[in-house]
Amino acid sequence: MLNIIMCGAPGSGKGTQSQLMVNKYRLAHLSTGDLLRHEVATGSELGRMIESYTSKGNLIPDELMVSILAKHIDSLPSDTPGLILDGFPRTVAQAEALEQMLTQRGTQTDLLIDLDVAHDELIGRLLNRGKTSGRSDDNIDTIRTRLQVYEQQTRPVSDFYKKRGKQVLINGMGSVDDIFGRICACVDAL
Ligand code: B4P
Repeated sequence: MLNIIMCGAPGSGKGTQSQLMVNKYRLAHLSTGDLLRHEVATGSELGRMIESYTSKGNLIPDELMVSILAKHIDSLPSDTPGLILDGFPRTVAQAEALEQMLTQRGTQTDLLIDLDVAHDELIGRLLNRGKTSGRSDDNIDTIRTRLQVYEQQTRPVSDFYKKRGKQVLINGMGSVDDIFGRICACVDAL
């Protein structure tokens, strides 16, 4: 299996680039943001609980996030060639849980791609997306919180994989196609 984590600040293009990777490498796409938004859209009690965190720009608790993700990994067909983990793990505790989950399945993370984008560009992209997304978290106050949460809780995830020799920092500025070309060069070299 080829297992790749897409990491980066909110608005860094994880979702955009993950979709291109799925099309090219035929990997299963697991976007925790999409999974959570789907649950919120059902109007369930779990969805209301999730939205109480996401609408304020906070991460949902690790235990809950890990159990939601594990359920989805378990439901994948056994011949799945690999995974694109888009937005997961977002904390070191989630990274440790992920590695345990993958080890139990006889596999591991091959690479974490960390998309590096300037602060002002992140804010501009998210405000722009907010004009049409209808997302309760794409407003300036929530965006500021999300960027702080990213620095405090998610940046250490990139270091976790760097220490294991599995992290690559990619310049996430420029056109979507140029960034995708940089990513493919790293993936093809694996
Ligand atoms: P996510 O859905 O993962 O969203 P994101 O970080 O905001 O966006 P992403 O980086 O994917 O950016 P995109 O490609 O869309 O998370 C949402 C929330 O869910 C989190 O804040 C958290 O509360 C919760 N959550 C998710 N995972 C969790 C976890 N593991 N644990 C706990 N909580 C979790 O790009 C953004 C915009 O930029 C788009 O409009 C796009 O068109 C544009 N864009 C992309 N590339 C561009 C480029 N090169 N140039 C110009 N614009 C570009």
